[in-house]
Amino acid sequence: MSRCHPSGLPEDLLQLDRPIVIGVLNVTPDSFSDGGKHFEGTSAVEHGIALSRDGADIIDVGGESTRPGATPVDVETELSRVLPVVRALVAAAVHVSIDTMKAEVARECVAAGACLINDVSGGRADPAMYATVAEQDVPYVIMHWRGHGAVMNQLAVYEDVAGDVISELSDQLQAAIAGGVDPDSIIIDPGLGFAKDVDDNWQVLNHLTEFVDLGYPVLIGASRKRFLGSLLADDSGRPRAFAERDGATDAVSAIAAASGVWGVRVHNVKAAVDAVLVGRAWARGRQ
Ligand code: PMM
Repeated sequence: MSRCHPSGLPEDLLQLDRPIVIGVLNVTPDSFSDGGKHFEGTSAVEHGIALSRDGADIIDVGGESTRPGATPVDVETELSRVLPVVRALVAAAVHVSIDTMKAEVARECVAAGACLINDVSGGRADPAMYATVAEQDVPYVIMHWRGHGAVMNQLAVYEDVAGDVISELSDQLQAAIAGGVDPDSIIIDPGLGFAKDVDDNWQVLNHLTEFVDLGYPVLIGASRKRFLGSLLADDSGRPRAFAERDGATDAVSAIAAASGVWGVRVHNVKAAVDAVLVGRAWARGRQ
C-alpha cells in the first residue's frame, strides 16, 4: 500500500496519518450536484470555512463546471469566480486547492496561496499547464481525461476499462514529466464519471489497487456521481437525489482508503473523515 504524500504539500498535512479528505467547493452556476449553491462569493467562503471545520484537510475551489454538456468559461470569468474565494479562504488559514484546466488560473491561484493544482484534464486541455506547474512548488493532480464535457459521454468506449485508463494515465504522466513536472509532486486520479459509463466506474474501482501500485498518491472523486445515483435508483429507475448519495459515497471512500488511496474528494466531509479512518484501520488489520 503506497500512500506517501506528494512533495510541496503544506507541512501540517505531511503529518497526517490517514487519507486526505478534500472538500468540494464549486463556485459555478451549473456544477452537477451543487451548481449555483455557492455561486455568490460570501456564501462560497462561508461554505468553505464550514467544510474546513467539518474536518476537510483541503478545500477544492472550482470555477468551471466539468459535468457533461457544461458551458466552457473563459479565463477572466473563471478567475473572477475563484480568485476572491481562494484569497478569503487562504486569509482564514484554510488550505485551498484550485480545480482548473487553465494554466493561467492555476498560476494566479497559487500566487494567491492555493497549495495544490487539481487539473481534471491532467494537462490535456491547456498546452501551457505543464510548464506552469513546473514553476510552482505545489502538488499537481493528473486525472484521466479524454475530452471536454461537450463530448465526454461519446468518448466512453473501452476495450478493457481499467487497463485502458491506466495506460492513458501513464501517457499523461510521461508527458507531464517530459514537460518539466516534478514526479514527486504528482497525484493521479482515474477520473470517475469522466468519459466513463456507469459500469466503467465500478470496473475502475475494482482495479483500484493497480492504480495505487503505479507508485503515485491516488485521489478518488466518487462523491454523489451518476454511477452512485444509478445504483441507488428507485423502482421506477429514477436516480437517487444528489444529496442522498452520501452514504454510498462514504462506502466508496472507506473501501478506497482500505485499498491504499492517498485521498478522497467529497461534498460531505464529516462522514468522509470517519469513512477513511475505517478504511485505514481495515488496511492495518490486514498487515
Ligand atoms: N470530479 C469533479 C470535479 N473535479 N477533480 C478530481 N481530481 N477528481 C474528480 O473526480 C473530480 C474533480 C466533478 O464533480 P463535482 O461537479 O462534484 O465537482
